[in-house]
Amino acid sequence: AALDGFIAGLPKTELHLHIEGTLEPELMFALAQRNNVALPYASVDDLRAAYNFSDLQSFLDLYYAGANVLRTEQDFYDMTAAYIARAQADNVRHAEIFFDPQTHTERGIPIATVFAGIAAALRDARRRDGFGSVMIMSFLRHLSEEDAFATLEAALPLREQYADLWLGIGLDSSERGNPPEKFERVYARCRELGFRLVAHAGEEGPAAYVIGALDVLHVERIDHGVRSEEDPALMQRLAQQRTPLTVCPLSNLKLCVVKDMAEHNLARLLDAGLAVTVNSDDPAYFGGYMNANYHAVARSLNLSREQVLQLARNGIDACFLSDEDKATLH
Ligand code: ES4
Ligand code: ZN
Repeated sequence: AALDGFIAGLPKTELHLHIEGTLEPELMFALAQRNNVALPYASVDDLRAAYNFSDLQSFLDLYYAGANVLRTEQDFYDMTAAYIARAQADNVRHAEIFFDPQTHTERGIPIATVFAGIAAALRDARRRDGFGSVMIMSFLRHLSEEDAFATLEAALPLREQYADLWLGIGLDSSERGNPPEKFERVYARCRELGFRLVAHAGEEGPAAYVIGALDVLHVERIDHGVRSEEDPALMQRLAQQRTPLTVCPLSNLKLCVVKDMAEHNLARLLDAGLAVTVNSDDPAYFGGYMNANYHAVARSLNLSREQVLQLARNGIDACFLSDEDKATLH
């Protein structure tokens, strides 16, 4: 409990956050009503009660269904603005935000609508409060590489217009059976284009997927990466290179990647010298924003004040800002 105040006071960065995963049930219902979209739930409580997941896929099914209420630029704006307000309450100063255009273009929403709504909210927060942000466009790995290429082609005409925000490319959705190698060519193209590269790996998938993300996709951060622990040589490499892992404790608990927070390997990863960061992933679905994620590991793993501080420092070091801008966050 003494650590809770320390955690709340720390300036933090958030590096693993799916904007569609910040859609709270209350806003989902409000947008459903605004857009005349039917939801298969009687109430907010009814919907929240359905957030009982057994694995990644059982969550993704609800996450994609929930995103169906997002129709207009204003919807994307409102969702992003609500996330920013919640992040600021946790003293998050800078957020690098995933968005999944394919979830929306598949439903006939123009990709320009998605970019415009998210970016407008991020720019308003930057102007108003100096809240820092980056957009990371993520490909859905259960879809084909051809589909990812088509998404990249559709987004590239928007690059100049969003050059202040859209810096990165990510890879998310169903991990097992969709290894990094499936996206080798599209990542090579994104690399030529000068994007910063990250990918989800080693959440449900094996350590080999982390190696694939590093060696085949050439990513600079690994999203999740907790299963890296199964490969001692990979652990040594991650420690030596200080490759950041964006770990999401409450996500891991809710998706049954760990069965108890006391069994989470975050402290062991940190002790092994890895650049571990703490993040909230899909906070509307997993029951907590940044400080709740810090509190959960601090309490369950008996972290010291120094360890908590190290996690927050790692988050600043691992972000996409220049060294000069990072220094203003420390
Ligand atoms: C995700 Cl936790 C997680 N893993 C993979 N893909 C995702 N998309 C949204 N949340
Ligand atoms: Zn994620």
